[in-house]
Amino acid sequence: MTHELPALPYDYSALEPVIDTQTMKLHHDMHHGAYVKNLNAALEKHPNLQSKNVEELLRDLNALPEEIRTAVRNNGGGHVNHSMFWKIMKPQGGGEPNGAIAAIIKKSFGNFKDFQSKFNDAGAKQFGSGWVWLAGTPGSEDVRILTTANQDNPISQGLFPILGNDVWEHAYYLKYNNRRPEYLAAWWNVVNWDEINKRLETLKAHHEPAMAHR
Ligand code: MN3
Repeated sequence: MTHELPALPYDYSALEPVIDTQTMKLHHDMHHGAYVKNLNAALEKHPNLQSKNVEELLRDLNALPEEIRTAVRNNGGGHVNHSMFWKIMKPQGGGEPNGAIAAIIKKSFGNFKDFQSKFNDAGAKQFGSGWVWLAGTPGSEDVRILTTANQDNPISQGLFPILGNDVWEHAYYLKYNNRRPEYLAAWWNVVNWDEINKRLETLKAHHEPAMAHR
């Protein structure tokens, strides 16, 4: 096993009532677990690629052998995306952003409320499965909101994700059913601004963030 499913940094029930226990169990153990399993299976015949971190593989998908390119894009993306996702949430999270991320949000979007509403709107409009992100250009403070389909990560576009929310139905359907905007609005109550500030540091400091942020 090259890549491993990271343990959740809190209990399955820790993000209640925003994210319900059963969703956390299925999402972490089954969905994320399957991405890791399928990523390892794709890399099985390519030992030279097994030692690279996944961000590195995602940064240049065209450099991958064609027969595993889609599998790495989807499952490697799923692994990286969810590994970030669990860490940027925490029990009793939320509130106003603090530190450097607060300043970047203010500078780029005017204020937190406007940023939230643009982010939530982009997430609500993403057709089908995907993610909504705040991402930036490595080595700069140039940030933007974007969405990607499926498990595509902004790293493949030369960007680095500071934070992102999962808008696949598996992330919210048990509790919120078809009401994705309600999930997007509630999610801010479990956001871990300290971890997001760490990711912002990585973005600003490194032109090759993947090397520093496994
Ligand atoms: Mn997911």
